[in-house]
Amino acid sequence: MISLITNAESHGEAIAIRQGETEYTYHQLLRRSAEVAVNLLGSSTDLQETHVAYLIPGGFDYVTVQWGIWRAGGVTVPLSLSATEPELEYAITDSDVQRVITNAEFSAKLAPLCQRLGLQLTVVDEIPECEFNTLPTISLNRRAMILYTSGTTNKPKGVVTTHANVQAQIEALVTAWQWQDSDVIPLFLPLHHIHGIINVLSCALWSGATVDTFRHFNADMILEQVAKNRYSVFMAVPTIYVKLIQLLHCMPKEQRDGAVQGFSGMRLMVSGSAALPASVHKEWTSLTGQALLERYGMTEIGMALSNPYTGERRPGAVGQPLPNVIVQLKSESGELIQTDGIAGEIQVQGPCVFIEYWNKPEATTESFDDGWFRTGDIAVIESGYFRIMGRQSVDIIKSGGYKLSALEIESVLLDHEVIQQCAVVGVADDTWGESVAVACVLQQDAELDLEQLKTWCRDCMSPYKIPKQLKIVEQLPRNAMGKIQKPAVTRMFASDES
Ligand code: MLC
Ligand code: AMP
Repeated sequence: MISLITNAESHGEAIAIRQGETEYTYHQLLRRSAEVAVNLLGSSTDLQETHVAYLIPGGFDYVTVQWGIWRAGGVTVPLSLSATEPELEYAITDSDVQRVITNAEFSAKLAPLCQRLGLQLTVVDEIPECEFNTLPTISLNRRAMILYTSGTTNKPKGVVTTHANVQAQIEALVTAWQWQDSDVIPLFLPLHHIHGIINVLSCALWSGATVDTFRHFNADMILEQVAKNRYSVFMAVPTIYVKLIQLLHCMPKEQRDGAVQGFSGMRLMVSGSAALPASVHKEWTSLTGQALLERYGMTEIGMALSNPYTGERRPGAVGQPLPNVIVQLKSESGELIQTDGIAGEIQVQGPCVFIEYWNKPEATTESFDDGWFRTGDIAVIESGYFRIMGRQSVDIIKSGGYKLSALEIESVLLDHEVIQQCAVVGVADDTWGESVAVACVLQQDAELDLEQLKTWCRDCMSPYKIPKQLKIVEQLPRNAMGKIQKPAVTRMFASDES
């Protein structure tokens, strides 16, 4: 059985979701998600892992659709609110989605695509109230969710997790971070990635806590609630802490004092999805008195490493393995690293680890080394704490907490009529961690400026993938084998800054 659902039964009339001024109890979530399940089931008794995509902003409808799909025996494929039509089409077709759910607001965006793909589109607002009897029993080893994540290949891959995986990912955090039913947390992260789905939404609902949902990160609205001491737990990517620090510095003193005391009263503030610079960690502590708890995770494994809930939260480090997560470091030459200060790849085992990339058996096989999931991240251990050093691949960029594939962006840019060759790299950025930059070789006598490129990109890629810097070059730096040397491209942009 899905414990998230059975737990909700015991939370009954507690407030699960607050959306604007409206509050919804756990009972309401259970009732409405059952109605969604009945609607999806139609005349069948079990969706038998039918893939159902949904495009719905965070809030009551999001959860009832997610739970409804699970309760009917389906697999959830959450879609990104900021995805362009080609990106939506890719996720829907690559994951073999058989049905799509959205709300009234987004139905016009999805209807033509669903029609073209011959897919049934359900508008959640139109699902009628109904009576329901028994819903199928879902065993934990069944597939639950497919999340799209970028990697070292051109297009994103669908990461498939079972209900047992999802449960293990939630339980590790609920235990380690001592989630309580009295907790209240704001949710402003995108809900097609694990940070928002597992760490915030599912851990809170598992625990009987309350989630205040925001459509996206709206600093003013969130700070207003923080100042009212509404929240006990806060989770965000480093970019958000950087933006909050900038905002706090610019605020009138009275307003800043209100926000600061709201933050300082929280029992837990977490940062993750990208490296939290030690300077930001320290500045946050000096502003609010809170030592941010930094943790490390990945779509394929949930959270793996975490600074302790009680004990030293070390700036620049990601702590130790979470409960039931086994972590090892392996050197490039394949040796297990047992010594402090020696860098190796983080490899992970445990019930939290995904089962496959959808329809990509070779990629799945390649991502494991003798049963250990290869993260591609390099770390060292220093006095008992893991510290992330970087990534094996220069083609993976982390910007604002989003993982981007340089290769995917390059392949889209190469469709531009004047771009002959290009190299996309991530360049260090104080706010975004990394930001996307591209060096292009143009067709003879052609011209292109950054604004033109950005405008062109808007129809084909999500805003965070669009290059923020452009450099036109005569030729791209290559090695003896003719391969583009990305570190040299990165240096070209870095030298502009200095
Ligand atoms: C947006 N902008 C960027 C950008 N994204 N500029 C540079 N780099 C980027 N990545 C620009 C926009 O073009 C716009 O410019 C301006 O910033 C404001 O855009 P926005 O979309 O309104 O930004 P904002 O809402 O402030 O978004 C920032 C953010 C968002 C940090 C809230 O990026 C976010 O929600 N990130 C979280 C992603 C996440 O959840 N990742 C977890 C993946 S799971 P202009 O000129 O138009 O004003 C994972 C595993 C794990 O990683 O361990 O958790
Ligand atoms: P994603 O594939 O979107 O789930 O992103 C996972 C990647 O985010 C990891 O492989 C890391 O590269 C990065 N990441 C997550 N947390 C941290 C962290 N605390 N420090 C550095 N990198 C992180």
